[in-house]
Amino acid sequence: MNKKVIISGVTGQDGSYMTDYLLQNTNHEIYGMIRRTAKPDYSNIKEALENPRFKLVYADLTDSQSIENIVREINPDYFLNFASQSFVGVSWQIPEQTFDAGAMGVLRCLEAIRKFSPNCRFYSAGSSEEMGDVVYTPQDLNHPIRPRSPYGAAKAAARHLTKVYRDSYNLYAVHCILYNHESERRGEEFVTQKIAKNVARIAKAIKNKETFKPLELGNIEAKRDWSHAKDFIKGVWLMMNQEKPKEYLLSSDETHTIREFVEKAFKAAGIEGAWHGNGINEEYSITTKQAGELDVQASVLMKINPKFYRPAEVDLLLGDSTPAREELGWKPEISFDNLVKCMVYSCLNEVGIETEKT
Ligand code: G4F
Repeated sequence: MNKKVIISGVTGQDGSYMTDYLLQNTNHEIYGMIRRTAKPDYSNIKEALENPRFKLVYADLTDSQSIENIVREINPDYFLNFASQSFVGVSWQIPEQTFDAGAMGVLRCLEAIRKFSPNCRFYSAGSSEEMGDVVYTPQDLNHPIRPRSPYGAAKAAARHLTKVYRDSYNLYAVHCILYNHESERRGEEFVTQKIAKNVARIAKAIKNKETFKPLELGNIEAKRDWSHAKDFIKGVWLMMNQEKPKEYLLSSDETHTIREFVEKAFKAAGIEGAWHGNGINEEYSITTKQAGELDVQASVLMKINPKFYRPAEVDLLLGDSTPAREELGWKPEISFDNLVKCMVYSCLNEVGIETEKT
């Protein structure tokens, strides 16, 4: 009999890539968990919706009854929880909702599995935001939990709860620390996609000899350990299929500033920039040489807007994923340079600018 997999957050980046991966590489039946929303966006699961092994089910992490119902009715072999309020920046504005979905939501899943489907393997999506105010680099799973945002605190609680349920009830329940992972399916509120979309907007304006407004960002000195989400999905599936449950950390083991992402993104679109000024007055402008050649109608490509600073920042994320590489045989395949190119090219194609293939 085909195995059954519940995937929450199925319309988002990770849930949709996991769905595609399992439909392509297994015979499992996938139950994509969705919440009712006024304007559902199924763009990431367009192909999955055509597949008879894929079904949508309504449930909500903030509604324990709905979670219990689907676990009781489906009796899944796996429950992969990718749902949460995942935007760190807004977690200060909606802390309760962030904590409810991110921590209590995990507890509701664990309780439903304990009561109705104790052989179901549960995955809780953890985050490098749990490392927070880091005390050593690169960070590994022994790094203390020092979150800096309501989002990070919710993920830290989810990690403890998953361990408690694993130890108390002998569940195959794992909470994996995922460092930043991006893709063409990334939401526009996250810095990488915000940069990619704005680079494409500016490239189109330059091509059409129109004026443009600069991209506006907050803290460009923060360092992140970025990978492509497709690479992480494979790692998650490996850790869900071991003899015994064990937690892992997935990362590229490289770190880059937001500043570097900006430079590489404009470069991928053929735009050469240079930095001027300091602090909140710093700007990235098109080089005088290229401005002359292209006859551009504006010069500032990016400027700082303090409105995008956070009340507390995680300054430096750099993971050490050695155990995942050695024990699971996992390794990321898409480099940082290619990640930037994939995202920028996809946005350029959307605005009608042709690119080479990545
Ligand atoms: O892209 P971000 O919003 O991602 P962040 O906060 O690192 O969180 C992401 O990664 C976590 C794993 O570490 C996930 F758990 C989480 O769900 C999410 O996927 O911001 C990245 C950095 C931050 O330092 C932020 O301050 O970019 C800086 N930044 C500077 N200007 C900005 C902006 N971030 C956003 N979103 N928008 C800006 O204008």
